[in-house]
Amino acid sequence: MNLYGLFEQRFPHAADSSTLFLETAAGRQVSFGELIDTSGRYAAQLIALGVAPGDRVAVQVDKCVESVFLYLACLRAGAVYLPLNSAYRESEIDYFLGDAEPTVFVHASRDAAWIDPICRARGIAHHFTLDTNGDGTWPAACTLAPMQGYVARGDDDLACILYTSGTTGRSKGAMLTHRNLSSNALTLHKVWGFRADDVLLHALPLFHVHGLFVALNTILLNGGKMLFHERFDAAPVMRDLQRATVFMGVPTYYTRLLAEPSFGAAQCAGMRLFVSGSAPLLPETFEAFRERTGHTILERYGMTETGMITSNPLEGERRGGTVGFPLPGVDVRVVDDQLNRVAPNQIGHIQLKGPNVLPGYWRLPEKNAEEFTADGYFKTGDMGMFSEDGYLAIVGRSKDLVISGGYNVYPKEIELLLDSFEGVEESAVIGLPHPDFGEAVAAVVAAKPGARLEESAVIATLKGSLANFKVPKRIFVVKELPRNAMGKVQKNVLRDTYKSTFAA
Ligand code: MLC
Ligand code: AMP
Repeated sequence: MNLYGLFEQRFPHAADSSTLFLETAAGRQVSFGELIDTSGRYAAQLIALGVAPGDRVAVQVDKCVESVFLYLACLRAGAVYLPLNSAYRESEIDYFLGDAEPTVFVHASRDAAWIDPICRARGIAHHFTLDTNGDGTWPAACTLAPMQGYVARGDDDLACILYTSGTTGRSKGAMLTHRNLSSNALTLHKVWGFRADDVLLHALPLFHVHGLFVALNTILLNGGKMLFHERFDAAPVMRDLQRATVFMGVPTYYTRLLAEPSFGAAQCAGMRLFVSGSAPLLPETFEAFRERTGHTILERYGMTETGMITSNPLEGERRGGTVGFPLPGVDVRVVDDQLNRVAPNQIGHIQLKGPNVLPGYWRLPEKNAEEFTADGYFKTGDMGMFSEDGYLAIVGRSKDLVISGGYNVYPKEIELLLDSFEGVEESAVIGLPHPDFGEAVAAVVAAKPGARLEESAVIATLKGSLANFKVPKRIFVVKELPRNAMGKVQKNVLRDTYKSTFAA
């Protein structure tokens, strides 16, 4: 069924529509009545604009209450919701709009000067603005009576497309169905033991899996309630943890909390669950958090294409350095290059099957063939091993990927751009240990003979065309890149040479 229909079944009864859904850090209170009414008005407007089931609605806005309404409105109208990181710049947005061909695009008003020409060139029929204070041409346009209910959708119909970068440098749209999202949300809701009196402190961005599907979908299934922060900021998070029971974050959130001398058990007295994911949680963070607060972080593992795959248990041992057990209904295997399952404690490729796995990539049939095995398992690109007693540990990646503060950066995309710069012979982009972001992006650039490359100038140029989190924090200019006997650039040598660059 339509995912919204599933949420609606869990909303407080119509007579209780004044029940609180969320409260913002600034104290704004939003009831279920407002959620149902405003998402209904937004859905009516989408349909009036001609958005038909399956049409894409692209959204690049800062996190705000209205962006939650817009997500639900897309589900209600049967549209495909396409959230975009608010850090994406001109060339990135141009690519996404050209590839996804949305009927409607909603963006922040501050970006209108560069977005309007792209929309004209791409023939986007309708584009509107929406800002964090809830103003914009989108809310102003939604004057129709609210839609009642929702458009019927089947389990295999698309609900969302989320772009994920690739090892070739080109982003792919992961198509996610109503079944993918509902099955994963129902599973997480159950295995993490959500209770009627839970209060989720939500500080994650809303344009990626973690904030949107793991955090928001599970609390929607729970019938509220959320303390809704527009971004992660340690001080207000520490304040509101005292009124919350569940918190979800990337490892950087936990290291930033631990960096606050006043953070400790007192703020966490009412908490029942801390969840971490999207990037490896260092054993020292896991231990330091337990020592400081008395709480054991529950680490889980997931991907854009699959939602959540494994989780440490709610009851029983949460083992640091592992991502726990396969979720119910998800078949996870660790295999060698010939697809034979390997024994416990042996490293192999992590692959999975389940109702959570995407049906394929948007308009890229050849990628579907590459990313799935002949027997239908999705290849994660992560390397791991099971312990004797079934805990999965992620030990590396077969894909060339850097995860910085929970955001994925594919080196190829940046290398292609750097290689196009005048004076650059070739480049290698790597991830280096970073005390705040876990890994930080750095580039090693070989200059053409006689060329002079300035680090600050290269960074400034990159900032013009890439989201800030992808821009290397350091650029090292060298005469030539180290190569092995096969002529392949030795990134491991570079990672070793520069490993202390960001040491605390
Ligand atoms: C911001 N910057 C980053 C960055 N975030 N650089 C590298 N990596 C990041 N993650 C840039 C800023 O633009 C700025 O650049 C500079 O770094 C300092 O910014 P800041 O003020 O310290 O950053 P802040 O706004 O506090 O953001 C940091 C953060 C944020 C960790 C709070 O990145 C964040 O919320 N990350 C969560 C990502 C997430 O939700 N991932 C889930 C993906 S889903 P300059 O140049 O202006 O100084 C997924 C699947 C799964 O992976 O399993 O969940
Ligand atoms: P994304 O493509 O943004 O969805 O990122 C998915 C990738 O994040 C996975 O393939 C893993 O490499 C990584 N990831 C997610 N959760 C964890 C975790 N708990 N530990 C280590 N890596 C993780």
